[in-house]
Amino acid sequence: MRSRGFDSLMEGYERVIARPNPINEHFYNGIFTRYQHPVLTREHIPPFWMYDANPVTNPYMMQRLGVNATLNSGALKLNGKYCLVVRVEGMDRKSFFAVAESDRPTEGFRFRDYPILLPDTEKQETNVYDMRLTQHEDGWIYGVFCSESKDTSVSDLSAAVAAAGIVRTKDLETWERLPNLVTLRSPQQRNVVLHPEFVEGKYAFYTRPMDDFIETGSGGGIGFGLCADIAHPVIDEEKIINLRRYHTITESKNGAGAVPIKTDRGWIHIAHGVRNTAAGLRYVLYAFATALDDPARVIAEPSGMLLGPLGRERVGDVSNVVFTNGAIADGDGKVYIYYASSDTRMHVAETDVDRLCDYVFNTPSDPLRSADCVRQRAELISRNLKYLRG
Ligand code: M1P
Repeated sequence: MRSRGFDSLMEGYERVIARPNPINEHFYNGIFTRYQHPVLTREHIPPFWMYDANPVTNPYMMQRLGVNATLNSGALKLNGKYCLVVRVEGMDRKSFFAVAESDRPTEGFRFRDYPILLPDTEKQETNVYDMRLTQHEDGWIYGVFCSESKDTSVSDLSAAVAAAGIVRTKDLETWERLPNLVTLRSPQQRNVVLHPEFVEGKYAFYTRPMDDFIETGSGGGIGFGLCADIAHPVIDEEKIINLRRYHTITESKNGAGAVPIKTDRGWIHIAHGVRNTAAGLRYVLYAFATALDDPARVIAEPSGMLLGPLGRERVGDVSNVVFTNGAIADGDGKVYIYYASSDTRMHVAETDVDRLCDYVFNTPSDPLRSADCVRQRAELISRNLKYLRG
């Protein structure tokens, strides 16, 4: 095999970043626009993160620290730039965080020179991933992420414990780490999202109570809890605001997804659910709304499948994973939903606040029973045929 020079690796990388990302004209659903290319893939990783550029110490120009995937990013607009805090997964399948930014919401994302170096305060932590970014009204930007540690209470070497880690920053450059969130009623947490405003003068979190690392067990869905002091974050009461039972059969789990978007009609939440089917687990993104004066009170039930399953995804055990951690509501009413597919790359779907509200408030919520699903569709067909045939 002929070795490539480092310069040619850099040229390939620059070409990927400069590649225009046109709208996918073949796709239409009236809800959102899709783009032809993912916004971030492992090809967007700077070669100097992976290769030793010096041919003397790296004569075969061999990857020393490879990257497997870029996925599940938080999203925020800061100083006019679209910023993603991305979960970057190394070839060793361990993750770290890195900021990618662009002047444009759908293309041109480039990683900053260095990944995020989190303060090393959790001595037992073995992995970190899936950071949600919240611009809070207290003036800080918070990152809430999954902090994984070895489960030392059992002899199983693969057993792990998931908790919500918390960091804060003003510029996505310097990060302060706060203690992990403690939820007194749930042993484990993943997919925790901080609400952007105080509720009853307290910090409000969407949680996902879990009994163990993978299974949500008795944890019934997306929870909600308040914490008085973010520097010593403890939630003693969690109430379930969105049951994980909402599709044809009981879902295996769901999660709060993106930070809710504030609209005139309520807070719009984009969440994910995992349906258990004979063909395996299928992820869907769905949306629901909560009241402006009470973000724990659902005013529009979960409806439809906002994104996914995606048509042309590869077949494999993670082929049906569609996951969002972040959306950006722009000043002009546009909304960019950043989502990962197959746990390997980031895409963007573009919509606007009016469409999102129309979708959430007017799409019929999914019935539980299959007979009701087909009845609902028959009613739509009948209304249409009456209208079309006069
Ligand atoms: O592999 C799918 C997802 O699994 C976990 O999320 P959840 O428990 O909500 O299904 C996380 O590991 C997530 O990062 C991953 O995308």
